[in-house]
Amino acid sequence: MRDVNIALIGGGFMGKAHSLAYAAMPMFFWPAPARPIRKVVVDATDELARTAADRYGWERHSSSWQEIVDDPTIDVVDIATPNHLHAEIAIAAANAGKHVICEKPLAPTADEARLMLEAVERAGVVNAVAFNYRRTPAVVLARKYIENGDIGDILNFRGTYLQDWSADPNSPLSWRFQKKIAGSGAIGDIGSHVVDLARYLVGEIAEVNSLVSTWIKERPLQSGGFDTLGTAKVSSGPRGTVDVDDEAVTLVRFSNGAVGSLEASRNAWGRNNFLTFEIHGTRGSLVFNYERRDELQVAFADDPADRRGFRTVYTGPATPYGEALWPIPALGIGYGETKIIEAYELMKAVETGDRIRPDFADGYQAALVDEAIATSGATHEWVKVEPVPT
Ligand code: NAI
Ligand code: SOE
Repeated sequence: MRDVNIALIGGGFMGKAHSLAYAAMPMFFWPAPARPIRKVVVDATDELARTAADRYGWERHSSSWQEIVDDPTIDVVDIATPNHLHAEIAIAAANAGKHVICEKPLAPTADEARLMLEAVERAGVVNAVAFNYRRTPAVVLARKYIENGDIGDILNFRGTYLQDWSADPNSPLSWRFQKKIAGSGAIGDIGSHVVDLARYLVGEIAEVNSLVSTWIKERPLQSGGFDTLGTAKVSSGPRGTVDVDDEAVTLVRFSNGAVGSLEASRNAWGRNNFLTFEIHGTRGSLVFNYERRDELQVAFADDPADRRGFRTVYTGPATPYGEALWPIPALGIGYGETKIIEAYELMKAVETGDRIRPDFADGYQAALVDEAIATSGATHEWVKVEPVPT
């Protein structure tokens, strides 16, 4: 089993999730396609980087990603920084011949995402975008039902990603509320996940029509770069302007003729990680809610007349990735497992050189959809989305 040396850039929330995934992946997937070695972690300061190394088990630490991206001992650069750094780091890493995995959204703008795609294509390196929710076994199972023809032709996809961590006006102006860092608000931050699921399950989105709102226009300034995701409130002191959206409500038409709606909001009190879809086909329907992620609800046209309605299928050892995970259905899939599966798929691609999905082409396509949503929100018109050759 080959060792693959990883450099992780960014030791925050995602730094923790990716570190856990590299450490745990071979415990689940054995024999592992390759053994990810936590070589070096980079953060904005030496102290942050040292803490991340100690806490998350990295051999070395650094406060300069520029010094790390062309380190000859590194095989994979993993980008888990705020969005505005993704393009610069990914392009430098690809130019240095490194395989790259980058957190979502691939970049703050579709233009930057395109440059990233061009760089990895030029370099011929493995590239992945971390839309990990499509790794949830119940989501992979939904795709299996669809590919099997069990629900017939898809008519409608209703997707939501609703959270409430920013519904309080005293949740500070973290990087996620600043266009120059994040690119957009709920659209790119969480809407991009719904777009990814819609593309994964139904197909390309051809056009969108959106209502985009910023409900809270000023927030308290915060000190420090981390986003505490609304857990630390600031009730006094200066406030700054929010220049991104809080919510986007979108009608979509897919290239294959299906229609649907996508909603993204971080101001939906009572909703925590309410990433859901309901898919209606000519022969049945599927329903998923990430807050109940061991479950897929299914209903079919040929269900007996006295048993109409949804029934629950629990993911477990017989469903996708189940053999590697836990031996009894409904023991519980967590956020960590989705990242562990992502790390497995990445190591497989690095080992074989095969294409991994979702990759930078998928990240670019999702960024084009996000940008179309923002444009439609401003113009109140239908906006077409150009298909990226994949
Ligand atoms: P965070 O605010 O928790 O952490 C960001 C980290 O990057 C901090 O440790 C910060 O100090 C570090 N950083 C900032 N500038 C840096 C620099 N120049 N060099 C090295 N490190 C630097 O942010 P979080 O939540 O971890 O988000 C990071 C990325 O992951 C974002 O793109 C976000 O959209 C994405 N994300 C994806 C999730 C998913 O479910 N796939 C979940 C959460 C975030
Ligand atoms: C905040 O909305 C956030 O951390 C997003 O950035 C992630 O992508 C999502 O998975 C969880 O919520």
